[in-house]
Amino acid sequence: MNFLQETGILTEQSGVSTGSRRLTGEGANFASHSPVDGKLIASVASASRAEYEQVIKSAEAAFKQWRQVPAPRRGEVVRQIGDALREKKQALGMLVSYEMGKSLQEGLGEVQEMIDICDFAVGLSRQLYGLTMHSERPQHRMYEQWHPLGIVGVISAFNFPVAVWSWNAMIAWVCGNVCVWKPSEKAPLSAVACQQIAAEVFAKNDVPEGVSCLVTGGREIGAWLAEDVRVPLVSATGSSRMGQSVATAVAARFGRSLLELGGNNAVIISKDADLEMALVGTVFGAAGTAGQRCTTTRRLIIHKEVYERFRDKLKKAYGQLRIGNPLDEQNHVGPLIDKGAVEAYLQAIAACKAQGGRFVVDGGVLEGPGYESGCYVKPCIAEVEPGFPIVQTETFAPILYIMPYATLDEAIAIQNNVPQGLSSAIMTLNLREAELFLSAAGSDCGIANVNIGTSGAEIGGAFGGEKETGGGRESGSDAWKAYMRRQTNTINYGNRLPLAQGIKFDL
Ligand code: UN1
Repeated sequence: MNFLQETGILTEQSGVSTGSRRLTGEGANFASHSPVDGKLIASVASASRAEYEQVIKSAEAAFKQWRQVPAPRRGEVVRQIGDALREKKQALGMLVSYEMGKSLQEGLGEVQEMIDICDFAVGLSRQLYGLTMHSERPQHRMYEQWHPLGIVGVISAFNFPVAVWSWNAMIAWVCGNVCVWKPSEKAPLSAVACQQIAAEVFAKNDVPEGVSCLVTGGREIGAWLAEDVRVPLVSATGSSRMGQSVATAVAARFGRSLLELGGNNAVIISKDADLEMALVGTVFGAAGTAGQRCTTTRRLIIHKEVYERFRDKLKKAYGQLRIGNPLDEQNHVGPLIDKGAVEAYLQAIAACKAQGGRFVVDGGVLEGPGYESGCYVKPCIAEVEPGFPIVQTETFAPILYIMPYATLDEAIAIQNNVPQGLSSAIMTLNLREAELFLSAAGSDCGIANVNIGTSGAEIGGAFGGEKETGGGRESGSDAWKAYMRRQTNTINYGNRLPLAQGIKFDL
């Protein structure tokens, strides 16, 4: 297919490289099948331990040079990566859509997020500010500055196979770090394509090999990064279980981790909501990306006075959803990533029923022409009680749980009463409700929105969440600080050496 050639994907592909230099890939070979049609796209060779060592050595050497390049000059290279992504937007968006199954619009949207974060990082490269403080001692100056950390390990998930890497890599690079990327084994080709795009730009700018490294492979690669004392920061996106094992290993060696893990995001639909707006926001939030965003809307908490009306609107809207090949722009919902995800979806539906849930829109696996991959499922809606164990769990599939509430305090308590804390929203035109929801007594999530859904966050804000979501913040605002170390400097320009706190130490 055209987009494979345009993004440089070969049928036999090494997923191990230090930039322009590709290593053989002495580890296991694994095949990337498209969930769109079940066909093999290419097979990817993964890294052996010896190759991992080579990559880390190359990254260490590159860091010594890259950290000396002025930050605005590093920004200029990232600006060129943004331009290269603009040129390849269509091809890369199609590859993402074909490899992991999100709609073409969303695949293109993901590449747009990459372009946006490049622009953001370029500006940031001139704004890595520290503070100055007034010293308590005469003729002393105090200030702080930010230095790069070194190697940043990036572990990314299949559902945002390219954007989440770019949030980390572009910021890490302008800060002066080098990156070693371990992409999801379910979407390695999108990673290979990005690596090639970045590597070409780096080579053109005479940036040393090792600033941008790719190491495909299974779980063991994530564990190597987590345990590796040469990797001061590991940024990991994925399940809370994966994040916990990464964070534990990283903490054991006093490294830093930046975690972006599971969500169980709710929207509160007030009786004062604009129900038409609420409908668009919730249907996109729940069924978009086939329910495979960490920001997917999984729960609706609906005021009892509008509960039935809104439920019926939802039913009607779900009836209009077109499920099918995501590259066909007529379709709203593509496939799940693989048969394992279909199995998890079916198990969650069964558990929901067993726990007393009532489906108002039924789920099920689609069969027949166009659905041969076996990965297409119907977005569904169940009426539940908030405490059902299944409602407390993140299932990466389009299952929406709905429940009524009477008072806003009760709705907020339901919204907060889950282990995860990523994204949340309220639909209301009532100022008091909106402000209470955003106050310290309101949502406990990292993201809290009014009159928009839970997904589709812009890159300019800090992205991430609390509790089992892991506490990390990526992309915009001052998230860059996680990629740097702070150094406090005190300079004495006088001819005496007074001690702090007025201590006398006369010799
Ligand atoms: C994710 O699902 O891991 O807010 C990231 C959103 C996107 C990012 C989601 N900007 O839906």
